[in-house]
Amino acid sequence: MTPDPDLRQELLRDMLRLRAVEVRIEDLYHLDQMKTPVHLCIGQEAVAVGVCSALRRDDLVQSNHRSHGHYLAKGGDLDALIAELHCKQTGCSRGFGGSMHLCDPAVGHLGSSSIVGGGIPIGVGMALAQQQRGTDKVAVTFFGDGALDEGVLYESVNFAMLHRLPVIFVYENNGYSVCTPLAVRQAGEALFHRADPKLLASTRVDGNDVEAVRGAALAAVERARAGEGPSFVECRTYRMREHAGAGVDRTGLYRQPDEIAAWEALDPVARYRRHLLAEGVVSQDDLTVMEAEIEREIDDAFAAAAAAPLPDPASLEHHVYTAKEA
Ligand SMILES: Cc1ncc(C[n+]2csc(CCOP(=O)(O)OP(=O)(O)O)c2C)c(N)n1
Ligand SMILES: [Mg+2]
Repeated sequence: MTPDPDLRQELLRDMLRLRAVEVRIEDLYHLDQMKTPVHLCIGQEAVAVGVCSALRRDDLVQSNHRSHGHYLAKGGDLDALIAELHCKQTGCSRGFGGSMHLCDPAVGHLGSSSIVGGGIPIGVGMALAQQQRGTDKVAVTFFGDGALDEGVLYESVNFAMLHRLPVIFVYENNGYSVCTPLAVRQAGEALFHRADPKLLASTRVDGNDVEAVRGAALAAVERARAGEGPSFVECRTYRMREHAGAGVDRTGLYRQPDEIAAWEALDPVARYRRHLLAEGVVSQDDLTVMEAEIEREIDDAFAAAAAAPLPDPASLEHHVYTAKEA
């Protein structure tokens, strides 16, 4: 079902905002004030925005190393994200985590993990906790195709199926794990598409189509809230930048220019923008206002991060687990 015009505007705005944040990070990264690796989600915005638009504020999200989009789409605070990238005390992880360790519990973004596949059982645990507490909250775990190479994903899906957990496995398939294509790592499509649909509802969508992603996520959320168990949603998409850091990946070493160009033509943000303009859902004037507001919000976040203090050196050993010698 097509979302109503207000919601469509909101989806577009959220994607434009996410793109603008990532582009600003990219533009300023060379200044070396952001003391963290970054994995930009430029090209994958429709997955984060589409999935999170199907969730309530009190639903839960667990994310991976490419997490800016999941965090912002779930409603995570922008100032706290930008401060975290600058390792400042006002960051969402108090400056201790950097780009790969984002969290905003107030909006249900409970964390991200830099260990490929490592966050998935944590997402399943969040769903188990909801089931045990008798809430109707749903948990989403986002992971890439690199996680398909990890045994923990199979254990986690099995456990979720066995206990009919309210969890949604969002498989963000951008075709590469760093520079290794999926085809040389996996023998065919994801095995989960062959699961018994009563145990695991599985679907595959165009991950560059925000309304398609939202539709699939809504169905998965409904199933989870009804106590019918987990879903697996594959979103086929493409990373339009390098694996890590800021830069366009045109070396031709592992991705050929024609492949990149074909996916650029499917840019999820430009595509939805064109689509809503053509359908008269937004006007050029609306977009000008929207984009100016977004840029101001980002200016403010960067200015606040620059002015914020670094963590107190005395706190260096805080939040570190140590084993005491016997
Ligand atoms: C267990 C583990 N192995 C290897 C790495 C190094 N590593 C970081 S990101 C990454 C690729 C992940 O690819 P994918 O899951 O497809 O996500 P994408 O980067 O494409 O979004 C790898 C191998 C890691 N962080 N953790
Ligand atoms: Mg990948």
